[in-house]
Amino acid sequence: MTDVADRATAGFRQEFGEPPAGHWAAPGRVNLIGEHTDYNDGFVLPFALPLRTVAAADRQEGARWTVWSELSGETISFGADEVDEPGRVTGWGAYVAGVVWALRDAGHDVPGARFAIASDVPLGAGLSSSAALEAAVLTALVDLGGLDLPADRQPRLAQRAENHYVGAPTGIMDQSASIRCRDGHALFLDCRTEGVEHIPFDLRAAGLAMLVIDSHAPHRHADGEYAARRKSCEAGAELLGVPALRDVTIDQLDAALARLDDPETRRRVRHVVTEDQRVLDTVALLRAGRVREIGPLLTASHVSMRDDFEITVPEIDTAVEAALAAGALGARMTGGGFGGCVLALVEAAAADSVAAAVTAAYAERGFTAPGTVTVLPAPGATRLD
Ligand code: GAF
Repeated sequence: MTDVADRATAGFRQEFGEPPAGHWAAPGRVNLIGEHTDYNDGFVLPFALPLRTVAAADRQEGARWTVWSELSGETISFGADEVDEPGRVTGWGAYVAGVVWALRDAGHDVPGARFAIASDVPLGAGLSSSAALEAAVLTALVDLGGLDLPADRQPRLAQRAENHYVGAPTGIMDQSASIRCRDGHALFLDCRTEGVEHIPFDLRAAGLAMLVIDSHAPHRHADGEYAARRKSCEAGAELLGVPALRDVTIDQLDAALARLDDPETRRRVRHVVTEDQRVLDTVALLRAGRVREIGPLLTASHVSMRDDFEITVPEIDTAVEAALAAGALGARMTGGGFGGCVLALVEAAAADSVAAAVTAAYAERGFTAPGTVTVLPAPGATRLD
């Protein structure tokens, strides 16, 4: 068993005085490409990280859920009344209560349960710690209750927990990544149909490495800005008379932009339509085994997020520029924006020197030192024992 699972077990024993019935692990993610396309019914290409949240759990009598979290050191407990009224459980507990709510709301007979949660997914780094928590709790409840909810239907439910219970208007990418990713693969997800293709992403065989650079930038107004971007996209789709921006193809883009008066809406629409195309182009290259050629697409995605979607911050742009100047094949911010992490695709032998160059650029600008680590695509949510 992994260390994080050991910590969850120790927490469970200490809190509840006996061992758990089992352990369920769910990963954080990075998104290789396809940012802010999910809620536009478009395409994304995330992969799961080897960093996981583990829920040690067992059933308990009645409609009651008791949860200990390593991170806060507290135990919370709530019953059906609190669950059935979104907003009553707040803080980190809302992600757990939200999952219970979404399951009950969908008509499932959710078993009462006790949980001890431990996690290696850092909070606030844009690596989907919240989706990992939702997925760990959801998969545990599905197994403990023998619920009829196959993996391909679980992400939508976890997303409902986040949208309706927690109140964050996110798309379906992060929950899909945590639940449906496969070891060694990126997940090509069509967010309209929820159809997936597991795309082999063998960095080692290509002599490459993926550097994840945690910008350590404070998230400034990220929630409000995310909601504002979503609204702009929806307004753009309405003005263009399409159900979602996914329905504007790259060939139709110029004509579509010519119909929009507001320059900001034009920039938002251009980001989404070009980003969907970059996902398709990336998938085509990966299918053909041309991994190192995806670099320019990653960088173009970053430029689009910086100039058209306007969701980057100085720390993030500095990391991308320094990585590229030090020889990265491509680099981009990953995740919702306004902080979080940068991905840099590098020759395996250059990973250390690129990381050092980014660290030096941060020191020069007086930024808090970044975190740097290389990662390989890891498995999605699973029962450990
Ligand atoms: C966040 C959201 F949770 C996702 O749904 C997605 O929109 C992403 O930002 C941007 O691509 O992670």
